[in-house]
Amino acid sequence: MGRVKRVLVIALLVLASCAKGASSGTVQIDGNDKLRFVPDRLTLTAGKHHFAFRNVGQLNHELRVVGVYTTGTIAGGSSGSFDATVAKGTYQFVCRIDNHDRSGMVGTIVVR
Ligand SMILES: [Cu+2]
Repeated sequence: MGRVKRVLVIALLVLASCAKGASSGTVQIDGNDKLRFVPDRLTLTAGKHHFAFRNVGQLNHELRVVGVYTTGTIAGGSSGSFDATVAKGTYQFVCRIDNHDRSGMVGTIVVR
């Protein structure tokens, strides 16, 4: 997928997330200074979800669902969230701040 197309897809996803509609629920994911997500594996139904990220550590972290959206940098003790509509498939989520993903700060979302 080209860069322009990818940006368009993300823009559409974010637009979709602003539209009113029933949410499929909140997906709560914590990130900690052991560079782990809790939980690190989730199964969701396709549709709109509210992704709520809580940084329970002191370092900066993010919740980035690859190809979907990111909370951006979330300081220790803070939270961030976004709404996104996800289609069936398997998605990685990572924290790329200071390459935390390379130390294992990764997870998997399976959308059915
Ligand atoms: Cu991190």
